[in-house]
Amino acid sequence: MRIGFASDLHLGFGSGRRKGDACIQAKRAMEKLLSEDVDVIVLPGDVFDTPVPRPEVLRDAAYVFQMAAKKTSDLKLTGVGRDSPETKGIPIIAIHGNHDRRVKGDVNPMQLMDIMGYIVYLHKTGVLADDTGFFGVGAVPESYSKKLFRDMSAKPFGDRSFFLFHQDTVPQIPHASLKWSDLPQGFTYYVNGHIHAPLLQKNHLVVGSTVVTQMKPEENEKYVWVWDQGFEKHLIQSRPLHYLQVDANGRAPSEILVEIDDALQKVLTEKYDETPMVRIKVTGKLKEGFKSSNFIFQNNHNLIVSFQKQLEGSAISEVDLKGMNVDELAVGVLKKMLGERGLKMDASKLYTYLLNGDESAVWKLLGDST
Ligand SMILES: [Mn+2]
Repeated sequence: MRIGFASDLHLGFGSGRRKGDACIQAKRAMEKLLSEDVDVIVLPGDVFDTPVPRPEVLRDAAYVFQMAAKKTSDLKLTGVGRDSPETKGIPIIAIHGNHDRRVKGDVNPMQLMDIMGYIVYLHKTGVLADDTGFFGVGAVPESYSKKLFRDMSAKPFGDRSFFLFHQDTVPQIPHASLKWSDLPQGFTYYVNGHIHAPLLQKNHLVVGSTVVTQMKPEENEKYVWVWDQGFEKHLIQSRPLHYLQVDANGRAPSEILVEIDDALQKVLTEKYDETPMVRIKVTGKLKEGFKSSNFIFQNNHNLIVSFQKQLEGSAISEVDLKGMNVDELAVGVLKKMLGERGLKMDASKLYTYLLNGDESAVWKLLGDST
């Protein structure tokens, strides 16, 4: 049995020149897995970038799934805690992520794709494929994850078993509440989506995303994975990503802009098939007499640039933060926005729920206000 893994396709992500990136990357991921002759494909969450995708995005998803459906396969799946699905071609087993999650009772796009026969959707349910068990739990608010997994009576089944989930976990997210030891015990492998940089440690796999979303340096290379008695990763083509860290080092903005321009020119001399992305981050201290607001960057090159400045003695630190409570400030802004929209609700409650990631409480509050 060869099992393919790809995660966080984020179909629908991106605008401007990156509008088609998520779909292109999803196709590349699917192509790679199919060329590796996998028997089954696993997508551990965030297949969609939003819980209610536009029809164009659903079409993209259908196209990607059809690539697997058109292949021939005799593999029959047996439902565990769900009905046994009728599958077409190479089966795709999927869970929802935090991006394609909806509140209880509403249909998420993964459920829709399951009904249409494109994927096999798991949430606190499983499926047996030959001798291999898959148990999936879609994303839940991070504040609930530890309790949910600890209380869950998920038992492994099959000769080998994969536990699929989509949460923040230590060590990659140091402040996460969930540790690997909190997960239901006894599964042969644990496969997480959510975290966009891939990682394999013993029997724990973080698949990583197929598309660059945050332009972080660790997102530089994109992979899919194939399990065949062990995990191996396969690089997929991706738009080049460069990371440019610039220290202001007491210079005037014009001098720093020359350095940035030189670096961008250098990127342009390299060979590439797709317009590269460059993330620029300027830190440090400007020359005496210059403020952060004096530093204006304009992208004049045929490059996709994300620009960020975090200069000492600028913006946030120029404001006197003494005596200013960030929570109060946020509640004030929320209150104003709610008022403008004619929504009568407790802004501080809403803020607390949002902060805790308590989506169902947010929806309930919104429901009560209309
Ligand atoms: Mn994601």
